[in-house]
Amino acid sequence: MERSGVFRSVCSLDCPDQCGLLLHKEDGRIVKVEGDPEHPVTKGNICNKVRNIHDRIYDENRLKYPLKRIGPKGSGNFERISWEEALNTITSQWKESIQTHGPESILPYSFYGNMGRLNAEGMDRRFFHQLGASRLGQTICSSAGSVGYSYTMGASLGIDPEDTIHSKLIIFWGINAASTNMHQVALAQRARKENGAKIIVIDVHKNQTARFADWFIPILPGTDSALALGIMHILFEEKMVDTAFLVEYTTGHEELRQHITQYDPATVSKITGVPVEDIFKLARMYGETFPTFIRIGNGPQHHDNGGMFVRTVSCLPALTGQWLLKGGGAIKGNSGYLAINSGQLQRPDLLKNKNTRIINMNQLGDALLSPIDPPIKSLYVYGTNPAVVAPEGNKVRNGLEREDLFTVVHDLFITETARYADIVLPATSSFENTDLYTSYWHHYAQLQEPVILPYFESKSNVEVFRLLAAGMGYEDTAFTETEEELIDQALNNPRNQYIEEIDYMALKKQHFVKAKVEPLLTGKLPTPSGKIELYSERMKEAGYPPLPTYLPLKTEEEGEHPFLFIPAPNHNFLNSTFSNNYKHVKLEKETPRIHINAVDARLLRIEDGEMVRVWNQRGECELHAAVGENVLPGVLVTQGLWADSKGTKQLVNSLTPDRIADMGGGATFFSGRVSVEKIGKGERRS
Ligand SMILES: Nc1nc2c(c(=O)[nH]1)N[C@H]1C(S)=C(S)[C@@H](COP(=O)(O)OP(=O)(O)OC[C@H]3O[C@@H](n4cnc5c(=O)[nH]c(N)nc54)[C@H](O)[C@@H]3O)O[C@H]1N2
Ligand SMILES: Nc1nc2c(c(=O)[nH]1)N[C@H]1C(S)=C(S)[C@@H](COP(=O)(O)OP(=O)(O)OC[C@H]3O[C@@H](n4cnc5c(=O)[nH]c(N)nc54)[C@H](O)[C@@H]3O)O[C@H]1N2
Ligand code: SF4
Ligand SMILES: [Mo]
Repeated sequence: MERSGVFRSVCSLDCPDQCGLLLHKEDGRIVKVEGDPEHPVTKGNICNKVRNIHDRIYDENRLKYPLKRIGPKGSGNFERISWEEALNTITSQWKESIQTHGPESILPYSFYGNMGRLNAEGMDRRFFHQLGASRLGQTICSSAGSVGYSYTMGASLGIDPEDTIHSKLIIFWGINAASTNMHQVALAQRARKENGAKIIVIDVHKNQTARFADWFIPILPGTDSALALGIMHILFEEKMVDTAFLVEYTTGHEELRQHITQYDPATVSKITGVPVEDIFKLARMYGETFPTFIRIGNGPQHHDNGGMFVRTVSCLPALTGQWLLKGGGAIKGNSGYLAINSGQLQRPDLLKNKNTRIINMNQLGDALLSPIDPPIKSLYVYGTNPAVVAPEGNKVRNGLEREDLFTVVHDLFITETARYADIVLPATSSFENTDLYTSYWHHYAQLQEPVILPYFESKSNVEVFRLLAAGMGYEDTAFTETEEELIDQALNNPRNQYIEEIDYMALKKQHFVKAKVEPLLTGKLPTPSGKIELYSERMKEAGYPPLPTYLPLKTEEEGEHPFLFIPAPNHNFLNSTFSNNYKHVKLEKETPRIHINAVDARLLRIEDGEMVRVWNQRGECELHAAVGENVLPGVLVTQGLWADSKGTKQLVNSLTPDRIADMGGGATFFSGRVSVEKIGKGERRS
């Protein structure tokens, strides 16, 4: 490995942009991180988080060695051990658990802290399939919306984001793209400059993206389906629908026309808090502009009715025939275009018991605390930080405190979760690994090859699972295959002709390889009818209304608390990643704040900047009030998943429900209700 130079790399974080990077190395160390100007979509621009990521890679608190716990769970007291001792402890505990309680008593718990396909969902899956462990339903992020979108469009297939420079009207619907999808904002800015495109933001919070929009439409949380139906109502009523398109490319437009008569603007205004005249203005802009593009965000699908929201809004572009125009249509997620061969990569055939239970990751607290058979006796956490990011945070922590639970955490840091571990394993950063990256927004695949040596004794997920497999005595060749072989197996997917020409060598030579996509409607969509399903028989069979519908939030499950509570991500962290890194906390400038409308603040005598206590039946939290007009009355918004190891009360997920959304087992982070009161000027309760 060369000790100095500039090296191509890719951002491994769970972010749609998946930027191309250039890592500048001096004397074996990364000294500077830049965007790769040759990347066709990200074009050399990257966010501040990753521009400073070398501060995280060489942070003084980064894990160097395996550790074992020497204090009470949660205390964070550990001592160094060897890899041999760590692996022996884990495999002997697991052999015992399997013998006394069966393999389902072991639960892997992972997410996409590193989006690399091999490290996030490759060798690990092979290992746990062979072991027969409980399976994890990975529902925490976007599963409700993905299922909802599929009912309409068949799979995660939207338009090519590069085409959105041709759009004339761009709606950011429940997405804080300025923080969470910055290159979509750059493309929108180009569309505005070159085409005079108008940019609309529909959100419960006047966030960074709203401030750059031509028009910000504040809406009450969880009511977006009603707004979309109100737009449809006006489109039909004022004859702005494209009947020829509806006849050729959709099912059920007649049923829809009748169904939406109930969503008249006055009714919709009452539900959504959007004034009647604004509903007309929005519908007419949408109906009279070509092409229009809707970027469907993750926010509104983190509600009880999140699946139905995405299902509903994804019907809109069909009404005016947008999908046939370059730059017309929508993107919810685009992972369908780069779909890999998960059978070959993950080897589900190694799992003997095909009925192995699936534990929903949104209900980790319950899974650890309630009597289930077999009980979970061991938890193996990697690529995620559930003590901070999972809902019902106090339940999660109580579960992690169980003395009889053997917990292993593999991470780069002693996260909040790792503080509860019996064994902590040091993980390499993605810059130390070989892996395959496929964006869920743009259409490019990229390869990461090691740019720096593993940090002290850290190991990649792939490597650890190889070692665990050897320790468990597994002899299948599945566990000895190289990264290069795994990448070729993953990319060899006869069911996805878009990636026919992509393999390890192509990625090595060309760096960014684009899926060979075709316009969405040239072939059949992967819905049962092959068309855009405005009416869905499949939804009817699954017990949902077959036409897009507004279903209210489950407020009855939330008690009498007066405020809806929306704890969303922030600009300088990525979920909880970076919340423990000095540089990034400093970039965030302010301590966590909670936005409250001035009218509500006056009634509660809360002044701007004061510390407030926010609570409900699940827990409490202390934050600084930001009083103003950034949210509607009755709504509280805070941003950032802050680590709270310093004993502060900033764990926003102590307040969020672990109810399951209407589709896909999804999370309902934003459907919780809370009360709020002032603590006093700058004071805080102990
Ligand atoms: N900087 C940064 N970038 C990130 C992340 C991060 O933490 N930080 N996280 C990454 C991940 S894993 C994901 S999934 C994406 C998420 O990124 P986004 O798709 O932007 O989703 P969120 O940030 O969860 O929420 C987006 C917006 O939805 C709003 N919202 C909440 N409820 C409603 C509602 O009922 N209606 C409407 N209209 N709006 C609502 C929130 O106020 C918020 O502004 O970002 C990725 N990128
Ligand atoms: N209140 C609230 N909660 C939320 C959300 C919200 O909007 N509001 N958003 C939700 C969403 S959309 C998501 S996706 C989840 C995300 O939540 P998580 O998936 O937990 O994301 P992070 O907090 O970034 O934690 C990722 C961890 O993986 C570690 N890691 C990185 N690379 C590797 C690796 O190669 N190997 C190993 N072993 N570890 C690695 C990082 O150091 C970090 O500790 O959070 C959810 N929680
Ligand atoms: S976090 Fe997102 S915007 Fe930032 S470098 Fe990574 S992919 Fe690009
Ligand atoms: Mo996510």
